[in-house]
Amino acid sequence: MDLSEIMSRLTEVIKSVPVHYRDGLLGSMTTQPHPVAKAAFDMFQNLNANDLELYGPVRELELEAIEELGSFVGCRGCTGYITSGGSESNLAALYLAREHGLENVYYAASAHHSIAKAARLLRMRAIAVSMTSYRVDASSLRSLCRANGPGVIVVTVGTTSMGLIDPVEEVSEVADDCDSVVHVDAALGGLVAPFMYPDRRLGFENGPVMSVTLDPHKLGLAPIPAGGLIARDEGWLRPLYFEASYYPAGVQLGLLGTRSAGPIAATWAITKYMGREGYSAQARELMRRTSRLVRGVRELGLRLPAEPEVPVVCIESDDELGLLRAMRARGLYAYRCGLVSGLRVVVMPHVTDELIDRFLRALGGADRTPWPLR
Ligand code: 0PR
Repeated sequence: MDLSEIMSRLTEVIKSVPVHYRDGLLGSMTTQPHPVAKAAFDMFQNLNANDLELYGPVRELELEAIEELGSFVGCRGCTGYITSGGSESNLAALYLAREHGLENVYYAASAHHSIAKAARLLRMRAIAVSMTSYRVDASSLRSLCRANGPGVIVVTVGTTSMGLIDPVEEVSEVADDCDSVVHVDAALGGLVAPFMYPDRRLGFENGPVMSVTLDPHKLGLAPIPAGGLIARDEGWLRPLYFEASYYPAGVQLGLLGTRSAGPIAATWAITKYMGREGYSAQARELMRRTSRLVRGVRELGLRLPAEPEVPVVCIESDDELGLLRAMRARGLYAYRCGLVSGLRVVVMPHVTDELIDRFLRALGGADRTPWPLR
């Protein structure tokens, strides 16, 4: 193929799919990366970070980036690594718990599906915890833990389907009483909740919390793929160092082999650039827009199963597929809530007031008139 044919096919494909900066992409947890993060990504993208000796200075950047992310979730001096995303971080976190002798995984139906996937891959015993108002129910957890013994308890800060926060402090008390540890999945909410609810202890301030997932490629504004696995200390992280005798360092860190340094450099650059103040301002702005959306939805007489605590809004609908298609016909790409029948909108930085209003107008219309695509 010549270059012009190659470029024209690529242009054709990019035109045929929704992209953040151009279209009404309302349901995605990813967004347009920040130019600072993009520049750092491009500089480092083709270096393999996975030799800790040859690329020692890249590992230093990585540890500084992890330190920065950790500082948002109650940690000073934590360790960890930059992963490919929340799914890898959750898999690595459950693997760590298992290697430290814990076979049970306690989680609710609201946990991201990567938790069930990880439990299955690792052949751990999955124990379903019931919910109250779509959040982990700590008293049900207590009786389950008494009956089944220690394990890793997964809580979510910013659930995928409704944007809710599990009671991390209460769950940590239960964990203490039944010799368990807690993994906090704050993939999306980790860059919102700490700033909006500074009085709550949502991370490492709780003794049993040994690991946290917090993704730079979601609200961190880093390009895909960039996830964060933060571990309390080197002792807890140790099982993720694998022997690789032919590497200059003799060991390799994490679940992957070759690992691009791009996401590391991008996360380092953007976390330093945004800092606590930048992310905190972003969180306030996104929650303001979330309130605008929630208000508009209620004014249309539609229901929400819960008041969102991070910028994820689930709008109940008996005909979620019909509504999804109706919105799509208008160039508005929402997702499904998953936990209940309805549409999910994630108020990411590219979801502006204008886009929210356009979505609300379409939602109002769709509610009254039959849609040809139903
Ligand atoms: N934990 C939580 C709480 C999540 O919401 C997600 C992703 C993950 C972990 C897994 O993260 P990775 O997708 O980075 O592995 N939730 C997004 C969602 O379900 C995933 C996603 C993102 C799906 C963008 C589609 C999409 O276009 O919306």
